[in-house]
Amino acid sequence: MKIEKVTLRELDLKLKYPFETSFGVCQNRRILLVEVVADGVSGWGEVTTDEEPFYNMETADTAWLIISNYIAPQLLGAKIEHATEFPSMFMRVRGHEMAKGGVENALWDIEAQQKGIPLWKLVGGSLSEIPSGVSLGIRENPESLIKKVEEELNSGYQRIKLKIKPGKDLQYVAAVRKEFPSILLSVDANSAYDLSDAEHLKKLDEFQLLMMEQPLQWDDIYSHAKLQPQIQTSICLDECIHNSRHATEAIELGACRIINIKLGRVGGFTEAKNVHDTCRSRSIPVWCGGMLETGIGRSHNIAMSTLPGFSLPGDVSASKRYWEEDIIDPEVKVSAHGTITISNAVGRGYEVKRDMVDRLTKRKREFVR
Ligand code: OSB
Ligand code: MG
Repeated sequence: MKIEKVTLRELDLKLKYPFETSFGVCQNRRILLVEVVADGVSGWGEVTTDEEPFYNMETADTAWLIISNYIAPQLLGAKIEHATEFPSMFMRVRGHEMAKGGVENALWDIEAQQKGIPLWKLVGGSLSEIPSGVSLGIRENPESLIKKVEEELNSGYQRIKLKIKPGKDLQYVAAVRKEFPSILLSVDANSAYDLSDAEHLKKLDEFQLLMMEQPLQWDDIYSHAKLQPQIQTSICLDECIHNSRHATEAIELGACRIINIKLGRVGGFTEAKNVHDTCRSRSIPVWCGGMLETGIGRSHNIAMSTLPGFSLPGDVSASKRYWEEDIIDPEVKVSAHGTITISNAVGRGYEVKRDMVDRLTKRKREFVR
């Protein structure tokens, strides 16, 4: 493929409900979309940055800058055979995985269309439906959380993940576990604790959680390796893992027993597949994390989740849980038994609603040679 054009768009999109994590409350999303045109074929990617550098180092603004100054100019005019060549082309740009991932994934979309196959097939997936779970934000009280859990279970979701932080943890988890004794339940602390909280975190053991996601500092694999032997609950790393080397390090140190793979956090499909392969060869289950994506990022998450190592339900849920109206057609739907059916259509399998995207676009920059 010869890259002819890169278009960067920023959209304002309001979540249906505010989403609270240990690092803050989010409702108004700034969505960065990347459209790449090669040989007349258009591919889409989503940059999954947060508005602020509180989940990781990147933001919508840093990604805009990196793509504008370093990625789009070098990509224009390039002749690429496979999207997998992208990471080595941009190896000298350190970090900024989400910025890179948004662009790389658009190339995968183009490659799948040029080959006339579904994206999930190009990625190497095989599942025909994937299990779906939900991530629930922190609530004002345990009663309202229980109500929300019940609602999601009634919709069919197979796994419930609760966001926790100091002061909003044991009581909430205990209440949910008491009400629903046998559901698949996990928690995500988004780095809200440190190793001196080990005794406290150990108290979560009695709730038979599927996992405890990223309890300690965002960049600290070593401390998780110190924590894991002190608790029974399996640790799952999210923020710490940016590439397959990190995954190897974490697994060999015994820092976790499960890994959450996010396409943005690891820089796109190529590295996500590497992380998946690393985990699979060591029998570490993986699952697909979410970053409150629109349908474009969601469609990429769905394709990735068809890889065989994705044996646990991911945070990939229905469009209508996030948006009044999604920017893709059809929207992502979840069946009554909590699964997403994989489309056999060529490419991502979901059309971009261009009129809606144009209407929501707040800034746009086109790169043409
Ligand atoms: O840690 O998984 C996380 C959302 C924003 C930032 C970090 C995380 C999350 C979620 C939401 O848990 C997952 C989703 O529903 O997209
Ligand atoms: Mg997480």
